Formats: sequence, C-alpha cells, structure tokens
Amino acid sequence: MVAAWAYDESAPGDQRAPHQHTPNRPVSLDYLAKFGVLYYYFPHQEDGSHLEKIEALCRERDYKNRDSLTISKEKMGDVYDSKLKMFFQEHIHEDEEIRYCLDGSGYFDVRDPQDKWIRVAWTKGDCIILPAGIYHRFTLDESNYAQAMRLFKDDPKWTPINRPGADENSYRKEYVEKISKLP
Ligand code: KMT
Ligand code: NI
Repeated sequence: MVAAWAYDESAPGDQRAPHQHTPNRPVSLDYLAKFGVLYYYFPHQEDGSHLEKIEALCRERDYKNRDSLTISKEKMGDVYDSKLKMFFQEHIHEDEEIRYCLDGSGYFDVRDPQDKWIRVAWTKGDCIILPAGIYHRFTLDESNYAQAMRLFKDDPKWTPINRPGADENSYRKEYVEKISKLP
C-alpha cells in the first residue's frame, strides 16, 4: 500500500533510491489530499473485482478512456532511457493524471504547497490522482518494472509541460490560486 515521505535531496543514490531523510519524515494521505493529490487502494483480487472498483471510479469521475503501459527495459527497448528521463522531468498537465498500478512499483514525486518534494511510493493496487497544474515527476524504483493503467477523461491533454516554462500556464495558475486559499 501507498506510503509517502519528505524527499531528501541530499540522500545518496540515483532517482530510483528511496531518498528518505534519516530518520524518515512520513507524510499522511490527509496532507496530500489537502493539495489535491488523491489516493485509492484497489487490491488485486483473483476474481477481478478490483477492476469493478476502477469502473465505479471511472463513472464517478467521468474517466472515459484508458490504456496500459509497461515500463521496463524489456518492453520498451530503445525508448526506455528517454521515456524514463521524460517522466522524471518536473512537469504539469492540463488535466488530472490518474494512474492505477497493475503490477510492479515506482515513485511519484509531487510538490507540496511549500514547493518541497514529497515522494509517494506506488505499488500494485495503488491508484493515485494528481490534479491538473501540480508539479510532479515519476520514476521507477530499484525493481525497474511497473505496469500502469492510465485513465483519461475523453479529451486527454497529456502533453507534459516542463518546469520552467509552465508557471504562466492557465491550468497552473488556477491550481496555484486554489492552493493559496488553503486553511
Ligand atoms: C507522467 O505523466 O508523469 C506519467 O505518465 C508517468 C508514467 S505512468 C506510471
Ligand atoms: Ni505527468
């Protein structure tokens, strides 16, 4: 299941290492929800009932399209390194990013309202929703393998808009405005 913590920029290891402070500084799901990062857990069931829960979420939040993506050297071949590099560039989207973990694991890093990185461990059964306009990035962890179901609204705006360069984006501004009003 999901766990989140403050990301230690000075911790050793490359992007796939956990980068926890010593001692670790855990972050709660309630804190993430305050700035729009939502989390659902649909554990894998042999009878496939986890997929029905995803269907229900899609109806509730109006997600009409989906695909699945395997992130591994074996599946991606020549584009593996460049894709991973792209996922780890800090960026926003003009729509929600919804990712259900079908298998494997990875890390989503999200910027909190103080612009600090929070690392969210994402493993099989975890569904994370990032709001439009939040700065984030993704990396595999040391297992080097993840299979993601990507859920989209019907008109997906999936181009990553990298930082810097996204600060003036209207979806970014709208998001900043929203979090500036937090209690
Ligand atoms: C994104 O936009 O950051 C991604 O789609 C990451 C790959 S899906 C686990
Ligand atoms: Ni993204």
